[in-house]
Amino acid sequence: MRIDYKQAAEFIKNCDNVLILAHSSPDGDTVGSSFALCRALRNLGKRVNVSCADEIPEKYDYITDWCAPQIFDVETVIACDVAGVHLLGENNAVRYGERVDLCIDHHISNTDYARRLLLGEHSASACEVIYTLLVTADIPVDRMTAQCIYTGMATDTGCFRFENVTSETHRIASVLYTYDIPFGAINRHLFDIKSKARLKTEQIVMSQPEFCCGGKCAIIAITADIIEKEGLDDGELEGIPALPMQIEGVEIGITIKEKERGVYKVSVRTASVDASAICANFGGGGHIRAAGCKFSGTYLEDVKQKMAAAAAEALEYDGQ
Ligand SMILES: [Mn+2]
Repeated sequence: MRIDYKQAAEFIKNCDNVLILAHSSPDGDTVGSSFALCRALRNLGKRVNVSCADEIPEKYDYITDWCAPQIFDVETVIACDVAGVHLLGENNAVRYGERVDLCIDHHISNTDYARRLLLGEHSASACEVIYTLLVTADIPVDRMTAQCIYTGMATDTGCFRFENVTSETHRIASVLYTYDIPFGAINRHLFDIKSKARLKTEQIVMSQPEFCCGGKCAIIAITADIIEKEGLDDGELEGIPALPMQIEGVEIGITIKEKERGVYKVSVRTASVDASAICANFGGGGHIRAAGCKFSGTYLEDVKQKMAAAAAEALEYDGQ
């Protein structure tokens, strides 16, 4: 059931013994929003933990390492940046999927699975929604909370460059700057610095993009072999889906990641068409310019073919 900021504010002020769930394959926004909310609620004396089905990449240590786990029986479950139950990851989906009390999200594809849904469908990040929620609830934001929120806002907007950025995004960011957070160092850490393994992987996958739709669609694949050979962790793979979009003329960039044998996670980025609609063909979703879907029990070539066909349909391309 959709609720508004006031109702969500009442809810978070009155809850306790809270478990916050981030989505699997965690990114900066789910980590940032989860830990921002955890921090803000702990500052009120509440007991709160964050759980994620997958390990949180080391590069986010600077916003998570203050948070020692607390011991309590879970009363309230809140999901941050999680558009559907399956995105909780298997364990958390089974344990908590049916009992999420509040979901705080910004995905237009959110399945409304939680008892209450605070959806900022025009917000660039879940962190923007969290910030507005904390202000509405009159819950103080401290420097670390601001740093968490900044992290999610920056990562979901490609460092404030994507089309999802609004004047509200910048308004909130401008308030966060007053907390004296080291945004220059954070941006360098998140967007400029690459491990040698990441750099090598970029070179491999970008040396052989496959084109379709007369060059308007580029497909790259990161195989399990590459990931294993280069020893990449999930955090080092974040942002790779933006790479095909750097190629002149490309309007749809498709990145296929082999999670394990026969299981493929696909990320779609677009310049003109609806990425979420393309992924909806395969049970996925997301945002208008960035979305994802998953295939299992199949082959890389098959995934490429299906995605190329969906891209052609989206572009209304009927050439050869
Ligand atoms: Mn997000």
